[in-house]
Order: sequence, then structure tokens, then C-alpha cells
Amino acid sequence: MEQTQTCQPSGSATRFNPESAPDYVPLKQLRALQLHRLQAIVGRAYERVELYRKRLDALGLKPQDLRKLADIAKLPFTVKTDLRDTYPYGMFASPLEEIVRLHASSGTTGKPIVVAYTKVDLDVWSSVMMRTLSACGLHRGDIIQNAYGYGLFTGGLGAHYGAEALGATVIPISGGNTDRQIMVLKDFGVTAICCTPSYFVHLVEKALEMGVNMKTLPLRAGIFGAEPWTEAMRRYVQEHTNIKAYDIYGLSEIIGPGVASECECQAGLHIFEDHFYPEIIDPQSGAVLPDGQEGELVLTTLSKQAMPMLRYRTRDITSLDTEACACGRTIRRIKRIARRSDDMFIIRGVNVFPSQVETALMNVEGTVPHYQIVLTREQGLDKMEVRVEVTPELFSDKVGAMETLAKKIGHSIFNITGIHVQVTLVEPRSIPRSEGKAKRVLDQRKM
Ligand code: DLL
Repeated sequence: MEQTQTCQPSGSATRFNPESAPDYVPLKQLRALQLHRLQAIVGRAYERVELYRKRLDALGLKPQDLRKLADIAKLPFTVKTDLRDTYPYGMFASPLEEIVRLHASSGTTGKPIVVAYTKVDLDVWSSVMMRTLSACGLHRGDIIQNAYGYGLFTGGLGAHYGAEALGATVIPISGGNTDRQIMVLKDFGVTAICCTPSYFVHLVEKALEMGVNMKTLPLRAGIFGAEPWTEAMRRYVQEHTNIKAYDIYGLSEIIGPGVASECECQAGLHIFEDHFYPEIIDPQSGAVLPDGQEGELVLTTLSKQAMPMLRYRTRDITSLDTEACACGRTIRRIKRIARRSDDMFIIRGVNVFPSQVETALMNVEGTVPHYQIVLTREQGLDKMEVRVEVTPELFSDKVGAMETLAKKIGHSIFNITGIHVQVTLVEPRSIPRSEGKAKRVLDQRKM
């Protein structure tokens, strides 16, 4: 993994230090803490959640069989459908009177999955989000515009309480109402913004339209996550503003945002492994893979009271980096998550991921990162079309320039994916903007 040797964390004098201490704890101490917490959480899950008890019993396993951290591999996996099958409250390990918050995440089909928090869980969540924001160089005195959606989605409230715990000023604007977002950014002296990367691209574009030059604002950090994005997208965003764009990761089933975060080195995401134990597995065989190898991220919550997750299969593809980070944190890093094992599509026998298309697109000069992939089937043959928006200047220009650009994009996609796709350049603003997670793929084959 890429290392930034010269990384110098800024603002360290004003950093909130005591709570971020677990980030720097000596490894031996960290492993001992993890084992202690693992034994306790497996015991809690076994005693209080029928699904776990039955599964462990079926394997003849008892919580006390976990004697070392590596024994975690003996535990069965938990998957998303387990949460659906026990909907809504079947995975809870705390009585309802101890549960103080519910969130839910909508899936592609039917009912959402429901996740629960006790008061202690909420404190842990605030602390990991505080560590996230602190890792991104924020501190007391920062003014944070929180444009993640408030509601059942975990992004809004997760970032909100983390910002307050840090002692920063939080503006709970939630997602949407883009004109007002720009006004607040400009008038309130905002120094950091939290939202999805795709929504931020939309904000950049809108600011320009409203005559606001983002480069002249005090805004210096973007805390972006909840969807895959690429290094090319980071470059685009950083070039068009004066911010450092940070990648943060999390999922509702585990806690929400606050599972892992980049630090100021921007070289992988530190996983808050005193609370979330990571493993990388081969998605086909389920075998645990050695550090550094790419596979599916599996997470075990080490402290979650209301809803412990034992070896939860995230479907997110990454690798674990055990090398020391220049920032001094001892907790391990995961590589940026560019894809999920289930967002891959197969076109004429070739595996393609949306992130490959984004990288290919952004490699071509003159493109804007508004695109959509449309999959269709004609006479039994799968077709992939990439719709790309162009700038108003180019759109009103000669047809020749458009054709050349479409060709360049087509070549770039071919170079990365090995397939020929149809590239359609579309009018500015014709691809729908999202206030939250962008919908990059329109699969019309199943319609
Ligand atoms: O998206 C939690 C979150 C909120 C994370 C705000 C970061 C910031 P869910 O809605 O349950 O939770 O979606 C979780 O989103 O399994 C990944 O596939 C994807 N995802 C989240 N963060 C990233 C990221 C929130 N930084 C699912 N890069 C996860 C790539 C991400 N994918």
C-alpha cells in the first residue's frame, strides 16, 4: 500500500487526545483487549440470541472454546439475510427497555434491516466517530456542515454525535436543498463538510453556478463515505476546491459510520479494531486470507451490546495492511473499498465493476464525474452503455469535439475493462443527482 512518509498531522496542539488513545495503543495490549472483548461478546451473543446459540450448538462450540484471537475462525459467519429472517428484533441481545435508538437500512428488496443501540453503544459510536473526525484533522473550533441524511440512515446522527463529542460546532443541515447548502457553506465559515462524495461533486458544480468560488472559502476538509469512490474522484474534488478529501467507512449492521477512517496521510483507512475485529476471507471458500491479500471484509463487533455481530460478511472487497502508518497509529488499515462482491456485473463473460468505469472516465481530460452505466439485453446479448455528461461549453461546441471525446472515453474503458462499450455523451444536468448514495448502475436486463 502507498505510504506517505512526509505526513505531518496538522493542528496536533488542539487535537482531542485522550479518547483517541486507543488508536496508538501498543499492539500487545490491543490484542489482549480484543481477546478479552471477543470472549465476552461471544458469551453474550450465545446466551441472549437464539440464532447464535443454535449455530454454535450445531458446531459443538461453546464461547469458552475461544482461547486465542485466531479461534475466531471457528465461529460461523453471519450474513445480511440473517437480519432479514429475524426481522425486526430477533437479533437483539438487550431487552427493548435498554434499547434507546433504532436505525434501519433499506436493501434492494422488501423489508429493511433494523439495527439497535443501547446507551453504551451510542457512547461507543460517538467515540469512534470522534476518532474518525480527529483522524481527518478536525478538532474543537472546527465548523462542520453535516450533510449526511438524518433519519433512519446512520450517516447523519453518527457524524453529528461524533462532531459534538469532539467539541466542534456541528450544523445539522442533513442532505438536500443544495442552494441552501451553498449559502451555509459560504456564510457560516464552514471548515469541514460531511456528505457522500457524489453529493459533494454536485455541491461543487452548484457553487460554481451560483458564482461561489469554493477555493476562497475556509472549507479545508471533506469527510466522504457511504459509497465507493476512486482516487481519480479524490483528485478531481481536491483540484476543484481547497479541501483534503477523506474516505470514511462503515455499515449499519456494525454501527454505521465510524468503523474505519483515513488519517491525514490519506493512505488507507484505519479500522477502529478495539471495537470491530477485521478478517479478510476468500468470498468463495470462506477461508481466512493472509494480511495484504484482497478478499471480503468480515467484521465482528467486540463491544456492541444491543446487537452483536459475529463474523459479519460485509460483501465489501479490500485487504488488510499491517504496516506501520506514518501517522503513528497502531491500529491496522484497510485499503479503500472500491467494490462490493455483489456489485460486479458480467458483460459478455467479462467481470466489470462500476469503479473501473469511474477510473477510466476520470483518466480522460475534460470529463465531469456524472455518469451512469446502463445495462440492457438485446436478442440475448448483454450490452453496456456508459452515459457521460459533458460541460455546457463542450455540449454547445462542434460535433467533432464530442465525437473525439466519446472515442477517448471508449478507449479508456476498453484499456481498463477489456470490453467495448457504447459511450453516449449527454446534456449537462441530465443525469439525476443524488443527495445521498449515487445510483451508478441502471440494470434494465431484469426489468
Ligand atoms: O453507508 C454508513 C456510512 C455513513 C458510512 C456515512 C460512511 C459515511 P449503510 O447504508 O448500511 O451504511 O451502507 C453500508 O456502504 O457495506 C459499503 O458497501 C458502502 N460504503 C460505506 N462507506 C464506504 C466507503 C453507511 N467509504 C455500505 N467506500 C457498505 C466504499 C462504502 N463503500
